[in-house]
Amino acid sequence: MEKMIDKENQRFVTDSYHCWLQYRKIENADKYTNIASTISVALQSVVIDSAVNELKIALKSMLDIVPTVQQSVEDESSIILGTYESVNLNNYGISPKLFDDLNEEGYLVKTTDDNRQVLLIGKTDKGALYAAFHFLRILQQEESLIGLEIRETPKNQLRMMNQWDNMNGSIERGYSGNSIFFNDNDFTKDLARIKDYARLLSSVGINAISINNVNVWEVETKLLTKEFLPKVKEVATILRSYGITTYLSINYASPIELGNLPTADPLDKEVEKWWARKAEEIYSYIPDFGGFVVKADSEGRPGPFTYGRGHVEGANVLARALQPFNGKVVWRCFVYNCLQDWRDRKTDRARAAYDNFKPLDGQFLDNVILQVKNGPVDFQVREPISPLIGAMKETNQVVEFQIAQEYTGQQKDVCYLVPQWKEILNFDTYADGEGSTVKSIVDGSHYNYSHSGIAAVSNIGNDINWTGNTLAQANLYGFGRLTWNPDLSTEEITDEWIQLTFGHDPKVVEVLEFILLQSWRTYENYTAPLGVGWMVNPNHHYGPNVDGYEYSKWGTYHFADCKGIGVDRTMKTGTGYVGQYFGPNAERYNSLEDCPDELLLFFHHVPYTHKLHSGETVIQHIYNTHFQGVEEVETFIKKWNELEGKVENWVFENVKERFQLQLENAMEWRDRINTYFYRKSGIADEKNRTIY
Ligand code: GCV
Repeated sequence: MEKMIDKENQRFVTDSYHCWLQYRKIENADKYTNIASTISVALQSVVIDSAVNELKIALKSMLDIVPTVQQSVEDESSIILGTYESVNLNNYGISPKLFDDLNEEGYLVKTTDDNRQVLLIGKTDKGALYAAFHFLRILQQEESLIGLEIRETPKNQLRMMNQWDNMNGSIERGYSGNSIFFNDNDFTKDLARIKDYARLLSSVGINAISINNVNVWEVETKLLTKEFLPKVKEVATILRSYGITTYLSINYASPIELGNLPTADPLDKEVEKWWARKAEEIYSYIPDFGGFVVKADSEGRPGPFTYGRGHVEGANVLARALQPFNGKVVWRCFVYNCLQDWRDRKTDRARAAYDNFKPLDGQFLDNVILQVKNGPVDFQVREPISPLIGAMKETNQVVEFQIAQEYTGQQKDVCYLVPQWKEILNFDTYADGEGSTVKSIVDGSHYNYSHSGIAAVSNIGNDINWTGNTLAQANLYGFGRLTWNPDLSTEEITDEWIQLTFGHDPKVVEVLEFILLQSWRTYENYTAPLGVGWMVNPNHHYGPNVDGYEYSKWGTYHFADCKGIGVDRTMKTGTGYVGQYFGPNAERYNSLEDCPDELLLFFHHVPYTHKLHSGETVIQHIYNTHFQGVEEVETFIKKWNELEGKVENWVFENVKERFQLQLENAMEWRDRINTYFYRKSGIADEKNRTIY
């Protein structure tokens, strides 16, 4: 998308640049005006400065008030901002006990008894910043301030964004322009955009970010050197002021490439020393540096396997180097052999993460966190939950989502992923008996992990609206809100995002709710059916190609022939993958009768005439859903068109244009999938619709 900046005034020509921080003007603002006249600040810090700044921007924009800011707490002040230690709680009849069970990012938002003042009090300054954002959400939603008393603490410790940004400015799996961090093999000069990103992330509770791609190429390897560390520091300074800790993705072969050592063997003494010195150097620039994100021994990236070592030795050498500085190693479990030959029908890529890591439980140092993709394969529209999640009681874990819509429409098609993430987080793994839900594993409570949380691949770039399709902003928003509190309902998050971004017009709310809440299912309807996955064009992964996926050298991933389709992953006749699940999940997935329809072809190879629980045959389901998917997109378009004049024109056109692409994509999927399976199976559509 063309960068639409009004150069003369340096103003963006679309409000969607500000996403959910547009701070629209409030028409009947009387109920708020008194409370917004003064801000009293109880302590000094860069994070508090960010909070004050945000309050000032927002109050000016929503209420046309420029509040007086006082660097001390004055009784008559209307907004009091500080920490529970810096504000005299007695003056407001608040017991410090209210903060006992809040962690350091927790906060209290409270109006005083006479409702003339609002207290935004964090356990630390970070909590105060989150309190400010919460307060502003209340105003944006035009809710009452009378008698407010809200206490919040984030459920997840690590709430992390992974950028897949390369230093040449491109973004791996980026669908919204180029990097906001890098261009031309260097850092960008547009630091204002990074600050605005920090504001967006912080407002939804994100507290960590790795700024470069997990595939670390030659230039990015040098991020750990004097050449770039001062610039990493500059970015980290901006992010820190919004409570966000900076991480870097590293190249496992750095000791060779940067240190001129003959090896990167993690058990080599010189390698160990090299990493220790490197850590010391990094922390001399960035004292609160978060640590390293590592993709090792996967898709051609270097790792400990080259030296006959495993993940434990590989991760622990880094962990020892970072440990004196409280740094962490985020070690990705996306490890599989992309060249493997599965014609024996026993070899199974889905098994890889569990097979590689489960036996290593308890052997990683305490500052290592394993980052596990939500599914066993790779961010398909429908996959079961990775059986590795919950399977390692003694090893810190975070779950990895992909906000970037690599396999879910690439931000041309609307696919709102919050419902999918909710399903994942609520899934009971039974790994430690009933109640071992994914959310309780990754929030650290189930096994008492010392570090854990949720990470995701970002979906932003330098497009003026950040996400290409403006509606894809909802995924970024929803991800953050869920990392803060996985118990928020999809509906709550969706409504919040709509109102913050588009205001309160009931028609706008109704249409957007309808589109967003239906969109994941619709995308699933017109793409790969019943959990089978992978029917995408090779390499770029957009659009249908039933046999085309790049690693299909040994045959297709779906085993479709004239009799049937699906991957047999059962215990007796299949790859045995189901055996990686616990208790009732293993039984349910192993059983042809009990396996949920939506995952049938992930776990079983069945004839096209197999009857689903829904009563349809597999082949008829394929035809029906593919026709239905296209009809649903047509309905989205009809409904969206009703919003002309009710949403900003730029946004209206942006989404309208994307819907046109989505419709073409859906029609192509429908025709290719239906034709393919009609020709393979020779079974006609019961409803006699045209299949090309
Ligand atoms: C960053 C998939 C993607 C790759 C990505 C990889 C990963 O294979 O297609 O682009 O690489 O996942 O998560 O490491």
